[in-house]
Amino acid sequence: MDNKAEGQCFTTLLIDGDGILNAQGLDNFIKNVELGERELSYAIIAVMGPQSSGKSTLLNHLLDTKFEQMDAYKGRTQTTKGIWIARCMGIKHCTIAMDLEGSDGRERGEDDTLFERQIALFAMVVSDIMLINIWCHDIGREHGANKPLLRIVFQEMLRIRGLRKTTLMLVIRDKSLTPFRVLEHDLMEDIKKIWDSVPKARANKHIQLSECFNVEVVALSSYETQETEFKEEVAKLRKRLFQSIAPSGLARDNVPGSAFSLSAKMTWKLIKENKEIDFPSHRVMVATKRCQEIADEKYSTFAANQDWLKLKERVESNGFPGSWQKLCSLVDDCLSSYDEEVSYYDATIGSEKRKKLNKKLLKLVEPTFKLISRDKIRNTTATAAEVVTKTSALVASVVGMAAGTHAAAGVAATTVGATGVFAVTCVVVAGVAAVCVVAAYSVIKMREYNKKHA
Ligand SMILES: Nc1nc2c(ncn2[C@@H]2O[C@H](COP(=O)(O)OP(=O)(O)O)[C@@H](O)[C@H]2O)c(=O)[nH]1
Ligand SMILES: [Mg+2]
Repeated sequence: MDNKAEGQCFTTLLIDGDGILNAQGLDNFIKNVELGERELSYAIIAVMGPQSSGKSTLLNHLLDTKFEQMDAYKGRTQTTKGIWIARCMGIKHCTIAMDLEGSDGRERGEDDTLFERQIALFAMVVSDIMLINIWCHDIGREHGANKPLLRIVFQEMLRIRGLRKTTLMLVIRDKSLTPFRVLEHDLMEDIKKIWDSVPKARANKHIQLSECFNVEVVALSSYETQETEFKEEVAKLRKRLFQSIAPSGLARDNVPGSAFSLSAKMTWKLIKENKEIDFPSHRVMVATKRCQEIADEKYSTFAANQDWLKLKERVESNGFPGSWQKLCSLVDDCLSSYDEEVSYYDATIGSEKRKKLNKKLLKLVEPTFKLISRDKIRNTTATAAEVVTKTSALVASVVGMAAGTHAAAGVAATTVGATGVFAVTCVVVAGVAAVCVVAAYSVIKMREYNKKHA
């Protein structure tokens, strides 16, 4: 699709009809919508439902997206394949819409529910709100088009361990003249029956629907026959949704935006391999991988940092005395920038990776650090030697003069000579002490630094 023409929704195919995740497309999408900078401040709304039940039409009106809609004049064949994503327009809070392939599509055959299950499970793991289209005339019917889909959603939900509660918004399409209260009641009865009929493992035997989902119901007029009413109702629903996803509205327990791509890829891989999704351990895995990635990025950025490279080069070429402070502040800046980026992840994992990063950085800067220390010692030795030589010469000449004067005066020249030797020794000892102090200071500095970042 032409993104320029559609006002920067950046509509992207996330998972194609064959179940292949478009990794490059997802990364580009994340870059374009700047999801990485949003951290926890974003929301994902997915839509599911029978094929050609107006899912794309609903998203386009509700969230100002530009998903492909079926042309009413060409017949009801499946349009959306796999999963498409797009940024919602006209909402300040970063919101991403997810358009899912319709259920009960004739093209996949009656018995092929595997892909439907997989995308339903994926949507449940990554989204905050799931809109499910329900044809009004299906409510209360034993074989309604949405029933198999709801069964799938419930079954898959029960397979996820430790998943947060998801909002399930049931959208009644083509509402009849029956009052909303009655429709809602009948639909909730249907839903409960489906929930009760889903086989549950012993551990989940008594789990209630309300423990897994916040179920909400809304009814819309037909877009085809009552377009004005449809648009008015959609505008109200839009307000309601936006209020619920305003920064404080969602009890977010999702991965930070900068890890969304990684999390989505890992989730889809697990689903394709039919492995169990354990949400808490999934979060730990994402945090571990992401913190490592951040640490690697920070290390590479430091290694290529011009300030560091210049300092190193000047110190190595011996012409520059170098500065511990400068070196330490460069390393500190690198670690602070790491801290900032991992602040949304598990603290234990963040600090574990920080220790390793610090160790690697120290290994990198240690030779330069030692050179700075060596130069300091060398400079101090040279200064101390100069002071010793000059002072000794001064003492010797003073002693010489004093001996001459005292000899003339008849005082023992040996006493004066001994005082002179003592003075020279003191100067030499002071010089050696100065060198030792600088050497000890270098060692203490290095230790201090290690301790501070341990
Ligand atoms: N009866 C009815 N048809 C609708 C409604 N909304 C959209 N449609 C039509 O249903 C067809 C499929 O729409 P689309 O949004 O592509 O459905 P999707 O396959 O579920 O995404 C199109 O011809 C739409 O004009 C609605 O509220 N009621
Ligand atoms: Mg569609």
